[in-house]
Amino acid sequence: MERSFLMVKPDGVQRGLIGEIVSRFEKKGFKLVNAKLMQVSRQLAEKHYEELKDKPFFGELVDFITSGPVFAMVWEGNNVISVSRAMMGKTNPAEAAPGTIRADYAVSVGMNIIHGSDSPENAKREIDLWFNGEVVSYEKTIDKWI
Ligand code: RTP
Ligand code: MG
Repeated sequence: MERSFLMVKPDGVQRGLIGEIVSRFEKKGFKLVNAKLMQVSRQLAEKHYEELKDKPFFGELVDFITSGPVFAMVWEGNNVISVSRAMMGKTNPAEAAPGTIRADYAVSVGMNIIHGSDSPENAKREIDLWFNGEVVSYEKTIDKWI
């Protein structure tokens, strides 16, 4: 079963959107297999976004991700990586389709509420980085209906 690392960013936590975001993925039929509220160190933020280290906005991005607690999660389900990205909407909320998380709750590219892994390789890398690869395996009786 595919897994993805998703994270409510500091703006989403401050604006009280953890429950709303968890609820969307739960209702979709994905399974939450790990989660924690945490203050991110600069070292972890830089490692997480290392592919972007040469971008002009890298410093601001690290400042933002370390500016307050984030809610880090691992979700499991069929095609969860691509489907959760579709549910999040485009990186720039101004271009995100109505009904997506970023379209519904954000206006600026710098504060776009949520992160989601963009490939199986990055999902594994991020779950290892944020959760030491640990997930909680369990059965839900509703699974056979999803
Ligand atoms: P994320 O990694 O946070 O899920 O976002 P993403 O895949 O949609 O976008 P990515 O290219 O990985 O960029 C990571 C975050 O950097 C900020 N960004 N700012 N100022 C800019 O032009 C710019 N471009 C990207 C965004 O907050 C984006 O989520
Ligand atoms: Mg990304």
